[in-house]
Amino acid sequence: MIIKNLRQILFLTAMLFMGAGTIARQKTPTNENGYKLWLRYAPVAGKKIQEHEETLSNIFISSHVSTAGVIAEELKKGLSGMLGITPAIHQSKKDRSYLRIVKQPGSEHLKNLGKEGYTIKTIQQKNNKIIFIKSAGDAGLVYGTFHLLRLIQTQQPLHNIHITEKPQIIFRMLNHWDNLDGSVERGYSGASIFTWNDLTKDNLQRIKDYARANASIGINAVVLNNVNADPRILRNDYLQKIARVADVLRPYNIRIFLSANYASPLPPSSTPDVIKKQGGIGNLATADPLNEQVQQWWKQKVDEIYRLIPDFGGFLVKANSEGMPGPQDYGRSHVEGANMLARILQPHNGILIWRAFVYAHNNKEPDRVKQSYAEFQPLDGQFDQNVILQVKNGPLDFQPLEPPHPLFGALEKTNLFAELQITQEYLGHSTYLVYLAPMWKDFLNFENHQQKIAHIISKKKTVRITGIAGVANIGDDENWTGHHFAQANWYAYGRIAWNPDLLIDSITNDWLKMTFSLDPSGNKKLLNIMNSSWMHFADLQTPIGLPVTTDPGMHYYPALKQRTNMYWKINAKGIGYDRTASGSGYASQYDAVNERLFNNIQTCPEKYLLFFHFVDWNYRLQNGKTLLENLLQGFQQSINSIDRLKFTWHSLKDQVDEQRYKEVQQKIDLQKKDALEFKYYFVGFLHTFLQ
Ligand code: GCW
Repeated sequence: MIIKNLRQILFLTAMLFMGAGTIARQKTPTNENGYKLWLRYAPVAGKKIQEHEETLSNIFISSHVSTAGVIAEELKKGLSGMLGITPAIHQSKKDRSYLRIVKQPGSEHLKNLGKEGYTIKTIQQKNNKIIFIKSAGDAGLVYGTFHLLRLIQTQQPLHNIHITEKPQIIFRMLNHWDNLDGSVERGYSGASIFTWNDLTKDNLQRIKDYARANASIGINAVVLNNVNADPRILRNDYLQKIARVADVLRPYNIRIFLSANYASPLPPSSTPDVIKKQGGIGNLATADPLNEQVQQWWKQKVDEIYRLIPDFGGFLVKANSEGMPGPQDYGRSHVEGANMLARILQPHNGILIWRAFVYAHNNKEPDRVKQSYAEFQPLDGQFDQNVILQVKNGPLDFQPLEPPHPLFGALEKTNLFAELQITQEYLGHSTYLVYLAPMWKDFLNFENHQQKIAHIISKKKTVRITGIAGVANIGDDENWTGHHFAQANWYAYGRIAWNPDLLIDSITNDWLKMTFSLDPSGNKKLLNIMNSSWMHFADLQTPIGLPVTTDPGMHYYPALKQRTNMYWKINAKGIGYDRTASGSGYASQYDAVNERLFNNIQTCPEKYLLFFHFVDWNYRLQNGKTLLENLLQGFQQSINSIDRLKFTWHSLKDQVDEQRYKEVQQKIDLQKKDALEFKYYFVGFLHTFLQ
């Protein structure tokens, strides 16, 4: 091994003291605030890695790689942090060990992987070891680089790598619900990182770090503003600032999208506090999609956007839902409304994402979960090719637990994006440790019309565009997500979006290894706790499938009384909502297999029982206990799981730096307190019906 410089000597000496061959951990880990996320690049030691130091010390990046700058920067950061080496970056090949980053647009094999796909391979040439990262595109080389860094971070052997990767989904998006004033709707981690009134160097640096984190997990598209869209985002002054952000994101292969307010062509509202929902930024008397002046207005606006941001992705629109304007205000349909914008975006390769989350005030159907399918299923085949329908995972609204939306599998000719929520609106905000990957996997594994949702959104042959969107949990808190463990949800979302078939444990293990420097048994304990956290949370706040148990404003505190009748019924006989053939009939929106399954109380999965059925208190579940007994047992298990979390976290005290240890500990204490209150309130509420 050639020792390169003083810095490396110091690094190696430090390693010796820490004990090579194991995870490098200092006696008292230095404080960390979580800002670096899973890209901490903490020192790693061990023979396996040291063997490759020479290879990693010399890096060749082929010319004409537009992303060469960010690749080199990341490798320097990563390798100096983990191995104490400062690699030399070369533009020409020499007959030595090298890490070679090569773009080969002509290679048939690489072309099949697309511009984002890549291969990583180790080759032994005489005495030299060479690691190749190859791709047909600049983006694939960025992803390949992050993958190699991950292998080092997680201490994988490098001597015989043979990796071929290609994303399964085309658009892997984050949706920010960020407002122009810096607030974040349903955000629990500070203000927006998109500081439109103050795009200073520091703020742009933060946006760059955000881009690095996203690129490391494969996210390639972001909607910067809230779907409850303030029309001013499309004003020229904002667009110019957005163009600056686009310049920061571009090298990381991230395209910008914007939420557009459908009433944008109207004049500004005279009452600015309601500007979101009334008025626009134009001067027209209407926003009717069939009006020529309206179409002209949008065309000019779109041309202006593409002049500033040539790779702009397109619009996301929430129309005629929860008071937002839309084509129905002018007697036009969703199809007319969406296709008008899509045709204007189409010449620029833009796409139009139309949300299927519709809760219209004029809806006459008392069971609100039926509305989305009822409005959109009949429209299958009528949307233009660059229109995408974005459908929330469940029919109700990002509940801790609800059945998958019946539109998945029911649309043959319509592009479909799944919308997941990473921010924990109904899942304990950034106070509860709830790991969402198991919930998303449960959703993706569901089958409707003989197709797994994971495949409907990734492999469907009849549509051209596939995608997934996650409502971001990112803010300007030091640690980005409020709770250190909420970072895992951002991380897991990206990895699942890249490959929805990936196993959760491998994602979680990677995240744990990169985020903390624990011994293997510590990792294992946390992995088990994280994996079961979703179900334990559901046992408390959506027990046996009873949705919407929290207050109507914050969606955090227990407020059962206010939620009865609208979302479920309760009386001395039982509890739940009858959505079977004898009730609202919602179950019939699924394919025949699921319809039968859900309609029958004996076969309905118990986790959805109270969502589909009104159930007698004395009804016995599969474990032989009554419904009431099961509810109470679930509450207790939920509380016990927080005690276990507290105990486990305490047992890892010496392995975690003090700052993160304490911050997580404080969250756990608050979680316990709030969960206990929730339980007492819930039990008390049930008792009022059981006297
Ligand atoms: O769940 C509801 C949220 C709203 C949100 C809406 C939506 C952005 O409570 O805050 O608005 O869903 O998804 O449009």
